[in-house]
Amino acid sequence: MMPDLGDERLPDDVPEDHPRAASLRVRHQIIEGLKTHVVTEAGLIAHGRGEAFDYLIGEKTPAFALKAIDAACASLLIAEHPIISVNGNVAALVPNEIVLLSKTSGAKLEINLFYRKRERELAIEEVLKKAGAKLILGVHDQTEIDHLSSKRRIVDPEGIARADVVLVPLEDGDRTEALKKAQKKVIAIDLNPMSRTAQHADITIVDNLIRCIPLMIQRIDYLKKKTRQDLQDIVRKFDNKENLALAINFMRSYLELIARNL
Ligand code: PTJ
Repeated sequence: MMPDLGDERLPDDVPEDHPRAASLRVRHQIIEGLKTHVVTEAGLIAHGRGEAFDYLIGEKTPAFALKAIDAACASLLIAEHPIISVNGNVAALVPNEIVLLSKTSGAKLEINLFYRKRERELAIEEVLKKAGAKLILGVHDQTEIDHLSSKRRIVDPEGIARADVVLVPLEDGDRTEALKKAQKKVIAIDLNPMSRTAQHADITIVDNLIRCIPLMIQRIDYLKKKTRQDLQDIVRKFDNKENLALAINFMRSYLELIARNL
C-alpha cells in the first residue's frame, strides 16, 4: 500500500537560505514521484545512497567524469541503434533533460523498470510525454532478454532488444551483466564507482545524473561537429577501469583533504 505522504512539505516550502536547499528540493522531486507512482519506495533508498556518494566528490562533476561523459556521448553518436533506458528515479529527476538528450543524440527512450507495474509504466510514460517525448518504447510491445530473472528482462523488441549501445542511468546490479552477455555496449551513470553496474559497464560516468544529463546534451551538440573517426578515437582512448580508479582515488583524496582541514 502507498504510504500516506500527504503532509510532506512541498519543494516551494524549502527556505531559500537553507544550506542544503538545492539537495532538499531534489529530494522532494523524488518524494513527489513516489506519490504519483513514478518512483518506487526502493527508489528513495537508491537516491539516499546516491546523495552519500555525491558528498564524496564534493557534489561537483570532476574531470574524470567529464572524460567519461565525452566517451559516452561519442559512443551514442557512433551507435547504429542507441537506447536510453528510463526508470522511475530518472523520470522524476530529469524528465525534460532526458527527453532532450534523446532528441539531440538520436537515442530512443525505453522505459525499463526493476519494480515493473503497469501503473508505473503508464505514470512514467505520461511524465515523458509531458516533457515532449513523441516515441516511448517499453510500454506496449514487450519481449525478454536472457541471463536476467528480474523484471528488467522485459524489453521492447524495437528498443533494448536490438540496441547496440544502451545508456543505463541509475541502475541496479544485474542488468548490465546481462546486457553485456547480449553483446551490447553499456554506458552507466552511477555515483558509486564500486557498484556492480559501475564495474561491469563499458563506460561509467561517476556523477549525479542531475548534473550529468545537461552536460551530456551540451557535449553531444559539440561532438556532433566531429568526424566519425574523431568520435571513434575518443571511445578507443577511454579506459573504464582506469577511470574508475581515478574516481575512487579522487574520493579518498577528497576525504583526506576534509580531514586535514578539520
Ligand atoms: O527501475 P525502478 O524505477 O523500478 O527502480 C529501480 C531502483 C532505483 C530502485 C533500482 O535501480 C535500485 O535499487 O538501484 P540501487 O541498487 O539502489 O542502485 C542505484 C545506484 O545509483 C547506486 O549505486 C546509487 O549510488 C546510484 N545513484 C543514486 N542516485 C543517483 C545515482 N547515481 C547517479 N545519480 C543519481 N542521482
